Amino acid sequence: MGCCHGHNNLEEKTLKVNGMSCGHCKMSVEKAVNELDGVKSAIVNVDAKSAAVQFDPNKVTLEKIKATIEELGYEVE
Ligand SMILES: [Cu+2]
Repeated sequence: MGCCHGHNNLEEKTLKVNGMSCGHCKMSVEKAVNELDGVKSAIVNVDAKSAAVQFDPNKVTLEKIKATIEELGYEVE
């Protein structure tokens, strides 16, 4: 744990995602978001229509994560 190097300030946000209906939706959203640089983990709950994303705000923005989900055809609130 030095200064300045390797800071690991992860942020966690839960997004509302509409349009997911099955396990396949869950998998595609999780896969696409997990592939983004800076995302540590993405956990989708289809029943709750939510995606809990842990990410490094210095590497990836919430907008980028939202756009990635929207590109798959789902609606992010
Ligand atoms: Cu589906």
